[in-house]
Amino acid sequence: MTVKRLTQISDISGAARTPAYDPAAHGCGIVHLGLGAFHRAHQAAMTDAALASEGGDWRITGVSLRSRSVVDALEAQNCLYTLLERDAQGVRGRVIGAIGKAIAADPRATLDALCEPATRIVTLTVTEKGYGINRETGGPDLSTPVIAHDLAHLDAPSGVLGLLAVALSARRNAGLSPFTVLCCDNLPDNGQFLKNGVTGFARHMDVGLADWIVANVAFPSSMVDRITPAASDTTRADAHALTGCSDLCAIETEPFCQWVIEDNFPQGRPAWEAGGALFVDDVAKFEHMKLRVLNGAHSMLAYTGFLSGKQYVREVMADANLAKLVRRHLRAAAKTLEPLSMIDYDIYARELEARFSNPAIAHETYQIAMDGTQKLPQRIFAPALDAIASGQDIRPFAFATAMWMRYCLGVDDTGAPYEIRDPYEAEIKAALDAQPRDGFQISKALQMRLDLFPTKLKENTDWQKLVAEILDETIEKGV
Ligand code: CS2
Repeated sequence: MTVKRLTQISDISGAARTPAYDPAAHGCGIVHLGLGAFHRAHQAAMTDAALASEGGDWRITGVSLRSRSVVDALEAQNCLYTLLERDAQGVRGRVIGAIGKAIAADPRATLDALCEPATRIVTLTVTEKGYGINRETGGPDLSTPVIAHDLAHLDAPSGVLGLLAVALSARRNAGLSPFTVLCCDNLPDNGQFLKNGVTGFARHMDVGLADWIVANVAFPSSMVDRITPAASDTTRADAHALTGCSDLCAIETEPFCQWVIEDNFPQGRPAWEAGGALFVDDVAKFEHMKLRVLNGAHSMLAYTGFLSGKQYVREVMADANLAKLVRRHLRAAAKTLEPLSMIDYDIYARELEARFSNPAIAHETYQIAMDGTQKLPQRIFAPALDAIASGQDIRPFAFATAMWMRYCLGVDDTGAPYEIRDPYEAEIKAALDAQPRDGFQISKALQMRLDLFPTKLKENTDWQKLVAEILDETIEKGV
């Protein structure tokens, strides 16, 4: 028997919750760049709750900058998809109706969507490396191929900075209000980060445009949190059981969901509070907490776990020794934070242990290990510097760094090779090409080749010694 594909809410026959509003009655007001699983589990789910609560023309035009397949699959389902939430108690399903339209890697169609008078917000989840912003200068990284391409082809930009700057220019020329730009990636001060990148790009086009963006476009910061593994056959089978339909776009996530947003939306916004979003004046402390504690521990456990043969985060947490290391890291990272009146960091750390241990979530250590050069500065090095400044024990951060360096060798304890998967993979390989043998040489080679390490860490002899010792020990005895 062929199973009907999910295309309409009236097709749904299982236990899944359906949108408590008529999706077709709401126009699109948001363009989202980066239509991956995380967006669909997080901002789209929050927007779904906002539409159900307050309505408004706030559905999303989702743009996939690279892959066509997700767009084809969504289009075949009228952009409806099932979101599964899993924990030890079981799995619950909810069909999301917040996405109104999907566009794949098409500069013209993307610019048209960005220039629609109805577009009031642009949200982004393109990963740390997806912006093409130079972390040192804050401006566009001219050595990134997409930036160079877009500066030479302003009629058909395909990267984030080019698309935003060109669309803002067109809106300005047409006398339309600008949209608000809301970065939802795990980067510190992500609103200002993106603002610098876009205005830097615009400055190459027209200085007047750059000044206009600085004066008129809001770039609120936000902290996002929801652990979302890649979808699998099990995801699709469970979505089928809960909807009675075949759903090739189903995704799964944990019950926890957090979004802390700087409340700066001159053109209005959806009532995301309805989905649990918290609006604040300053996101910085929440960002530090999330990046250092959750993401920092994630990176540490990903390298350590992957190298010691643990495929999933939950297996790391089930190993008493590794779980102890995770607890040590969570607590050390929390100690580097300034107090936040709303949050008890001990409780936050305990909740994270439980979230990482969620037996129903199959989150691959190898997935988190990806793009280490883009993640370590804010996750590990920033808290390490604060730990040094306050005389706190730096070993947990040195350990995480050594584990990443060990991972950069590209072979696990059994000698099995793997792809490093990092935008600086070529530089990492070149640094290690001379086959440095001991921890000190490996660490030195990586620090010299990659523009990644803060000077204060490079100059700190205790730090250097610890990193090298930990590396030596793990190379000698196995991770
Ligand atoms: C993870 C994050 O892949 C990674 O680097 O640390 O994607 C993490 O799962 C999310 O930030 C959780 O909100």
